[in-house]
Order: sequence, then structure tokens, then C-alpha cells
Amino acid sequence: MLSACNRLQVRHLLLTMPLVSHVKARGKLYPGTSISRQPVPDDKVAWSVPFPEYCPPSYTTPVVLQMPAWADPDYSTFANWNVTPPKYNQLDGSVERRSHTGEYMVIENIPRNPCGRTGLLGRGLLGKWGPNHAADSVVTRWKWIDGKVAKKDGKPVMQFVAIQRRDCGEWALPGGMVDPGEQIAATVKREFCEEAMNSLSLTKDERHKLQELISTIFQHGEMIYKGYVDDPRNTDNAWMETVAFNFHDETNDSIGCLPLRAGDDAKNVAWLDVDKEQALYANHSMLLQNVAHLKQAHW
Ligand code: RP5
Repeated sequence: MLSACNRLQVRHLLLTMPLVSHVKARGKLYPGTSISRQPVPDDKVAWSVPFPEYCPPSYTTPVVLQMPAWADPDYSTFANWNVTPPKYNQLDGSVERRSHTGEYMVIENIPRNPCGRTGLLGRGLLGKWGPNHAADSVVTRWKWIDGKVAKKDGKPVMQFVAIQRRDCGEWALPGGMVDPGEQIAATVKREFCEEAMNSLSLTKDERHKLQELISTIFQHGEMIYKGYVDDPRNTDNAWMETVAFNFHDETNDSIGCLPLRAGDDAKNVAWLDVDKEQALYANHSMLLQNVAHLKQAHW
């Protein structure tokens, strides 16, 4: 799949947005907690704009502080002064600590969110200081009604595979964290299989067959985004980034007819219409907009 990934067209890499403005990463309450972020007005998001009153609370979930395998050690407190900080802005062992947005600032060993202030210090629910890398799939097909592709405002309507997140109930693109050393193309397939096809409930044999099928039909993807994610879990010191690929089924005879079944972090899965009114998690709506634009579809 790595070679398939290399073949992915990157002509739309310009859609990469190094500095999207974050909005959801400034939501009042931090997800799953009663912790309020310090409000950050739009004109004070940029670090370059002085904000002398800026003194946000700090929060890192106890789960992260217990240091599961996917989390960095906490070295930000005096008690942990002897813990060696990660190697930022580089590949640190098998952990990717480079950002898709370019080099980020590290102040006294603590990374600084490249998209500006979020009103919260610490790592929140995120395991890694700095960028936390994910990969997403935008699986699309045309919407057919009575033997014809449906149209809205004169443009063909697309549908995409959406999962409903178990943590917040919001609809989202299937996607997840890139494991250390894992190729992004492998993450995309694995997460799609787990969340949209419930592969974790299959026997080893069935899972193997499913992975082969998905590898075949996911061969011709197109990278449609690479960059910062406006994720509600972001903080001033830890944030989500993603690489997203579009897999489009032009004739509704491959991905378009796969039997979907929610699994893992997803409590529901469905084909939803691509439409700007469809609320989605983080900035996933912007990723879909990129695809609608590329395919000249209704948005
Ligand atoms: C988003 O969070 C990414 O775009 C990806 O969809 C997701 C990864 O986090 P988990 O679903 O693994 O929590 O920022």
C-alpha cells in the first residue's frame, strides 16, 4: 500500500492549509469536562498579537498522565524536571513530531500551537505534546435516484461515508491516529475497516479478506488535505493534524456497495449527502468541501 500511497495524486496538495483559523479548538468547555477555556477573541488568536491578560488554565486528563503507551511523559511540572523532553520538529524514534504546517515553536521545551491561542494549556485528552497525527478517509459515491444521479442547484449530489463518534455523538469522517512507525496509507485503511466495517468483530480470516478487498479498492485515492485539524481537543501545547484521502466510486460498484457496519470508536455509520448544511466534527466539513469542489458536485 505504501507504493499505492506514493502513486496517490498530489496535484491538489495546494489545498494544504498551513494555518487554518481554529474555532472549535476555542469552544467554551473542554470536551468531556467542566473545564472552561479562557475566551480568546478572534483578533487575539495569533501569538503575534499582544494579549497581556492571557493566563489560561492548564488541563491534561488523568488517563494521559498515567502514561499509556500512546502518551508522552509529563515533564512540565517541577516534580518531573528530570524527564527528558521529546525531540520536537523531527522524527523522534518512530514517533513523528514534525508538523504538516512547518516548524513550530518550542518554548522552554513546550511546543506552541501553530494556529494560535486556544485558551487552554497542557495536553487535554491528547497523548502527544505538539502534533498528534491522524489520517482520514473521504469515501464518496454519486447519489442515484430512479436510475439517475440526483441533482441540486444543477449539480450532481455526492454521498460520503460518515461515522457517528462514540465520544461526542457528532458525525465525522472515518479516521484515527497514526500509530508510531505506521504508514499513513495503512492507517487510513485500518481505521476505515475498524470504524465503518467493524473489522474488529471479524475472525482473523475474515479480517484478512476484508483488508485485501479494501487494499484493492483503496488503491486510487487522491490526497485532498494535509494539515492542522480544528479539533475541539486541541490546546496551546497539543493539537491534531491529518492527511485525508478521497476514494471515489464513480459507478457505485465497488466502495459504493460495501456493507457498512459501525465498530470501534463509531456507534453508527451511514452514507450521508455531501452538503454544507451537514454538521460534522472538527473541520471535516472543509475536507468534504474540497472533494465537492474537485468533483464539481453540489455543496
Ligand atoms: C480528528 O480526530 C482527525 O481528523 C481524525 O478524524 C480524528 C482522530 O482522532 P480519534 O478519532 O482517534 O479520536 O482530529
